[in-house]
Amino acid sequence: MAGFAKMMAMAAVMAGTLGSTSASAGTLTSVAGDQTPREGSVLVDFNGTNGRTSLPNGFSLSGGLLTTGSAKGWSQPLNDTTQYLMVNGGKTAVLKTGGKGFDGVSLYWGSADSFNKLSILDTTYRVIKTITGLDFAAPGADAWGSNYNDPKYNQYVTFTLDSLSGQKIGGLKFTSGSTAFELDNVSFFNTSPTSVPEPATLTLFGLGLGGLVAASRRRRRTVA
Ligand SMILES: [Ca+2]
Ligand SMILES: [Ca+2]
Repeated sequence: MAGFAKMMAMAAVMAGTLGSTSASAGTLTSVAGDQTPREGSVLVDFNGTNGRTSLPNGFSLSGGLLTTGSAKGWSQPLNDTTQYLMVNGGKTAVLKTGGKGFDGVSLYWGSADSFNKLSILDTTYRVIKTITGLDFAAPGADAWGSNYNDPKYNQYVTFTLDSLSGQKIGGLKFTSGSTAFELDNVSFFNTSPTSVPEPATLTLFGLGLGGLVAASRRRRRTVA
């Protein structure tokens, strides 16, 4: 892309990084290509016809374009022939769970660009974490004409909250500085403990958790 546009995109990325509330709120992982959703997750696959889809109960979607195939500079996520969500340059789309809270979220992110910005929201729609294409597909994101068909830039991205963060994921905000942010198969899930802690650890854990919940309640009261 042109130098000025690139500079603006970089500025947007830096602003996004500064705007996120915490770098250690959770864990980001990614793997090339689409994946099967985690068992028990709530899936938003954007499938349907003519730009229409049915969402899980209580969920809502605003902005973006539901489409199939590739046109006008946007590309279907690699090997995805189904309807997907496309957010064009300067546009924003928001997916909300309707107040349901989750520990983690996965999505298939097509042709990752540095100017694609994903904001993970809590159940009151405050930003928990901001992720861009550079966070998992760098270096090489934005390679015009080459990134849309390379598995390296078409990745299944998962963000999981720390168990002690006291937060829950309640929505996603997608913005794109240029053409385009293409994604599909958003799945929200909850995690469960993988091992049973010792009683003493459990008590300490409980005290810590109680403190966090109390702190969170205090914060919420202040905000409200
Ligand atoms: Ca789909
Ligand atoms: Ca893209």
